[in-house]
Amino acid sequence: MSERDGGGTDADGTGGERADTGRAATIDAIVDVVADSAEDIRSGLVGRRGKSDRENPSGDVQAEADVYADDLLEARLSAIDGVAEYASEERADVVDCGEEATAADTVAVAVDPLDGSSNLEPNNTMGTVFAVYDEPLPAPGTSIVASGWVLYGPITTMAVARGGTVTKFELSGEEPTVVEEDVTIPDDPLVYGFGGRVPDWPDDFAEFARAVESDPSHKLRYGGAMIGDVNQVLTYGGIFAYPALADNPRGKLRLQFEGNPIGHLIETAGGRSSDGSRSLLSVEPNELHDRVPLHVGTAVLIDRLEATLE
Ligand code: P6P
Repeated sequence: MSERDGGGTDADGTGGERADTGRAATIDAIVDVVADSAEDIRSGLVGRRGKSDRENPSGDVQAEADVYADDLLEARLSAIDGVAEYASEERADVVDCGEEATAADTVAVAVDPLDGSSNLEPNNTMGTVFAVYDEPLPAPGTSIVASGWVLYGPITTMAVARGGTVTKFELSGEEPTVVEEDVTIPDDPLVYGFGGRVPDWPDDFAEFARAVESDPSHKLRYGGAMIGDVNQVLTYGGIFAYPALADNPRGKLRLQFEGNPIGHLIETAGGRSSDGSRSLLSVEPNELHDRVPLHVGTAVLIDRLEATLE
């Protein structure tokens, strides 16, 4: 538990409880805003499939839809009582939302507003990813108190991890509809998806990938948007990885906005995450836009990955 957690109570035992109650209400509001914004983001994709003339802090050319989704979420999330910081894959710096970021009852929200926006061109799935940290950013994944994603598929769905459990929703109606509670990842791996190009992979990851691909019980499922690929792993069991690359040992995906929330949700669902040697949640960030080699999925495959990469 971080020092900001409500677990530390005042002499009369109320301060910590008050902080916990306040933070729970803030997390409720954050989840509601992300869910309520899904339809606005989805409908706002039309006419915004082009590239802007800007790059995000990671050097990716921003789609018009990236900027639109980020501006929409920043305006709505930063206005929530108890949100002290807003950070996004699309912004260089943390946004100060006017509350004390080190207070016991405030949180920081980190989002990937439109994960997989490169899929706008082929009209494939995309998603919105969020993580709620109980300390100022950048922060390790161990300080996440809630995480989740919205998947813009044939149906708009949402997965949320908080309080040690994962819940899946459909967002097509007025109110989110719970479709599955206490979601757990299947123990037997079925699907796999690996980002990057084979020539870009280090030899040890290429060896692991060949072993997974040659197993007749596994099926390739790779859609080019992390959220779509990870949601399939959560549904069927298996592994998604965007590994270290020969020209970039930290890989492509971002720790604060992708690795940590995905690692938190998959681990909450009984799976495992790894940067190649440890849980993603244990990776100490150096700066807000750190990249991280990202591997998540069924424990047996993550164990095999780490044994191969040792
Ligand atoms: P590649 C999308 O741009 C993204 O950040 C992730 O959603 C996805 O997993 C990855 O990049 C895809 O990268 O190199 O396969 O296009």
